[in-house]
Amino acid sequence: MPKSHSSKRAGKNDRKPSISALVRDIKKQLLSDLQSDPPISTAQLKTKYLGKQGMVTRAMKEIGAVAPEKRSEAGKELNTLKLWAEGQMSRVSETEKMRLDSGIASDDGFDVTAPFPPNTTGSERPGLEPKVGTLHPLTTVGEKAIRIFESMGFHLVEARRLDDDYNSFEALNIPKGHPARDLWDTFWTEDRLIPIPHTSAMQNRILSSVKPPIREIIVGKCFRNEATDASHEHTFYQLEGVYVDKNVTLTDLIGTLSHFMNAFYGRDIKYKIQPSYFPFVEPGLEFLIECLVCGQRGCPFCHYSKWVEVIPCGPIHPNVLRESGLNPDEYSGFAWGLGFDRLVILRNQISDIRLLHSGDLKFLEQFR
Ligand code: FA5
Repeated sequence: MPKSHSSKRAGKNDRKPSISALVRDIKKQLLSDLQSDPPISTAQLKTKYLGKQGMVTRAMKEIGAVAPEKRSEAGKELNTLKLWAEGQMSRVSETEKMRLDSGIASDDGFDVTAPFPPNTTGSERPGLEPKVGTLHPLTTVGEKAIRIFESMGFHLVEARRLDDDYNSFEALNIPKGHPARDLWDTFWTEDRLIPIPHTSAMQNRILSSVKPPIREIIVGKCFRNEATDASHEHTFYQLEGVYVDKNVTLTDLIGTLSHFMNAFYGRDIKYKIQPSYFPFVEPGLEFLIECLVCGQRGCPFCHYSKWVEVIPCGPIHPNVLRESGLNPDEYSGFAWGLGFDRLVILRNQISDIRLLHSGDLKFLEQFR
């Protein structure tokens, strides 16, 4: 008799889903309810799952029908389910509260991706307004410089980020083993490409593809294997200029650069030229301007010389013209390579170039 009674009970229980299956179904159902559109209110969810006749509550009552040796495991599963369901409810109720606080009665227009709390209204809490970014000083200075050169008839080209040995050095009269290569010590990729160390890497491409008169400016991001300090970064920007025509003289170069400086700073800027060395120009020159940081009284930025070197330049070397297919007896020209970063520093009296690339908002917000 007991045998038949117990087998009858066992048969009845066999038809019931196991606790694990029950837990799985309830979870699935609750997850689907949480995503329902329009959303189901917390009150409704609580009744459906945690109320007296709720699905979780009823599942918990099933524990009595579980075999004693499995009861502890099943109990744990049910408790975990209850805690999880309660957690979901409080999350939903928090969202509902925020929605009500923000005055958005309907679900329409509630933007969960908004970058500020939904219960914030701009005029009441201006501190929590989404922050509007500004252009980086390198961008504003760059754009200003480009506009001035464009107004003089120059055409803008963007430099490559990666280039080869030929364009970066060989075509610029810097053969392999030339000591000047050390000046542009740089990084190499495994297939011998170079993140460009200077925008002069575009010179040969321009000289060999544009028919004179050539009036091009090249803007590019440059990379050097640099021990960084207050005036040297491993990554910085240059603006290169290339001008070629018949009968171009040094006076044209000086006139172009001094006009640029005056237009850029909005007044007549004192300048001077001194000799320098770059294998792709002859003679190599350096265009210096009065130190704007100290007003020519002498300061650490100008190394107490009262002058600042801003634009290396010079007439294009005949070998460079020849290499690009131009006859140096017929054409002459000049080139320069201006560092943007230095212009920004001079204009804003910034003490360390590394601040420009730091991404430090405290520093950048000064340029609003
Ligand atoms: C050159 O790169 C030459 N290609 C410039 C040139 C072009 C000369 C055409 C003649 C004719 P230089 O290495 O001096 O030269 O760099 C030019 C400018 O880039 C510098 O005056 C400076 O403003 C900027 N610059 C160079 N190295 C750095 C650095 N590590 N960090 C920040 N700015 C730099």
